[in-house]
Amino acid sequence: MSKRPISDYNEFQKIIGQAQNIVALTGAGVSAESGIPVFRGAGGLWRTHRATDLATPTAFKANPALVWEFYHYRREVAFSCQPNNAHKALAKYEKLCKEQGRQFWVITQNVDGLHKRAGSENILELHGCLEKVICTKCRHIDVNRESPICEALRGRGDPAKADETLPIIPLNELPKCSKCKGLVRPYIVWFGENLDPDVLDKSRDLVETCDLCLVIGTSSVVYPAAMFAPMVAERGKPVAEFNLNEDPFDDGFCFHFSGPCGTTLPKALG
Ligand code: BJW
Ligand code: ZN
Repeated sequence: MSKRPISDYNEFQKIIGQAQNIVALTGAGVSAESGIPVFRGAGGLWRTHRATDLATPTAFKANPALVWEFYHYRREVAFSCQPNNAHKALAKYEKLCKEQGRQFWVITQNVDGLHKRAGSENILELHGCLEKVICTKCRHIDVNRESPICEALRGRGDPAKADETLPIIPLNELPKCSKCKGLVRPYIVWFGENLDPDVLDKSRDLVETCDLCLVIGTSSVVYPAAMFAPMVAERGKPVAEFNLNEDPFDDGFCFHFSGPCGTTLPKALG
């Protein structure tokens, strides 16, 4: 029978101090204190749409203008937000590990780029990133941080200023490929789409070899990311969860620190 996870910072610090290969799996909760809404629960709506309903290839096929408005808004928010104390604590701990010859990786489900901007270097972005686009025709990938990404999207997408009477943006005015002028879409892994195999393989390797896993600000409902921390616990290695929720996701985890991770994580990582 497994014990309930504990919330003992001293005990956690003993474990992390000895760990040689550490993986931190992050989700939307890590960026919540930067002002980026989470997906599920309060904040998970964009206008009247559930964010998770717009993050699908079917939604893009049916209404590319609507999905682009959503992602244009998300890009503008992410580009204007700053990394918070949780992102910074992870970046600082990675640096410490490098100095001590230990390995520290962030595997993130987030697409906001805030880990990188906080100074983390060992990052795997499981679900893509907002600053890239991919052509629907020739598959060319571009980094594009233009604001707005195209003229037709200027001033669109902000739910606070939603004007539902505005005409739908015509297809030929949506963002285009720099190579073939085809329609581009956000470089984001949507539901039902495969993750980048290189990113997935590297993530699995890390999950299968780490001796400590931190799981931070994720509801752990989206696969394959949702199985990573349980895989570590199955191997008998410690997992430490940091979440606003009081209740641990899995009783097989060793530690559970409830509260905003902008506070709990810096305290735990010292
Ligand atoms: C705080 C906090 C604070 C708040 N401090 N904490 C069975 C097995 C395998 C796969 C499947 C399966 N059944 C279905 C599937 C397919 C599907 C899936 O998993 N569906 C589930 C919903 C069941 N998976 C896929 O389609 C994936 N592809 C795939 O598996 O390919 C093969 C395949 C295809 C089809 C069938 C079977 C196999 C692709 C998944 C792509 C996910 N994409 C999204 C959108 C794109 C990103 C974007 O636009 O930004 O990624 S969905 C959305 O959810 C987003 C997130 O990255 C992801 C995870 O959400 P996250 O990060 O956990 O956020 P929330 O909001 O859910 O939770 C926030 C948490 O933070 C909460 O717990 C709060 O309490 C906490 N919190 N503030 C600490 N301050
Ligand atoms: Zn193209």
